[in-house]
Amino acid sequence: MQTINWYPGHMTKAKRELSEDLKLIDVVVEIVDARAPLACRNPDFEELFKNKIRVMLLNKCDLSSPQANREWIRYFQKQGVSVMELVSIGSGAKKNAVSFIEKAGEPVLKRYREKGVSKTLRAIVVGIPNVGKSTFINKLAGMTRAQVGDRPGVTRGKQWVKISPYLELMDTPGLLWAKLDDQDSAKHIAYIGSIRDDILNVEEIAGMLLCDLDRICPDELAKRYPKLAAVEDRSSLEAMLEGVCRSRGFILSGGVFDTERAARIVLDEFRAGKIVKIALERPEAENE
Ligand SMILES: Nc1nc2c(ncn2[C@@H]2O[C@H](COP(=O)(O)OP(=O)(O)OP(=O)(O)O)[C@@H](O)[C@H]2O)c(=O)[nH]1
Ligand SMILES: [Mg+2]
Repeated sequence: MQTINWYPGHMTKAKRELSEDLKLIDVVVEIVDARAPLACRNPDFEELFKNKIRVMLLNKCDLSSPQANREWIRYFQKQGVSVMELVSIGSGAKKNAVSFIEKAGEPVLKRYREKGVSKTLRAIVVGIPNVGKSTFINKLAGMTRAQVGDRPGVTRGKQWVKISPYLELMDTPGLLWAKLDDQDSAKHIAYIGSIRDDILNVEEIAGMLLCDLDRICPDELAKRYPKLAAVEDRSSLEAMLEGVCRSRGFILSGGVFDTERAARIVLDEFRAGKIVKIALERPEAENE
């Protein structure tokens, strides 16, 4: 597989600015994708936010399985992480998340109250690209304040959004760490759409996704692309993509398989939860 190494200039700048803004920030809200929570964690955050109150939101829980969501919540809670399940596009998101963040910030608010000052809690929303940071902020604001999109790198600069007289959130651009040296994690964040497809080999990524799903959830995969059943070499990325071409009739004149089209469809359908709602990572595997 090609080495995925992506650290565009705007991320370097965003990271520098982030350290400068830290003085203003009371709470750090880290958003991860429920399908690959470990791959989403940015190791830089440990050092960057070491003196801050931190919470985690397990977002896009609607695209994973309830069982896996529960396991992840338990896993992070065991590590002392304050964590909550979330569906940013869902209707219940606002009320729960606001009280979750306010509760986390209570020690700060209390300190100010004791001095007779009523303070607005300021929280920064961080996470790798495309995990739903801006969608979350818009949901809490009750309107579109931050630009969103179904691709990474939508938010380019920081932006403060007022949620209530007592809470302000700062949207930030998605940050990926300098080198994605764990290739399993790199694969997972490519699958969930956190790395721009135009710098990836989409056929390779989609082929690997098919092979991985074939191991994790063969029945759901075969249901979506029935002609995959006839593929003999199930570790061949090309043969698997051809199985998708057969299932969807993506065959060009001369009988050539349009594997690029198949690859884009597979990635789109997986990211939208149309193939299966499943976690790519499970906590048990971490304990082994
Ligand atoms: N199914 C589902 N989709 C979601 C959820 N939250 C966000 N999305 C979708 O995920 C995509 C990315 O959302 P954004 O809010 O732009 O993500 P971001 O983290 O701000 O991305 P960058 O600005 O690129 O770092 C959009 O298509 C959202 O509609 C969720 O809970 N469930
Ligand atoms: Mg954004």
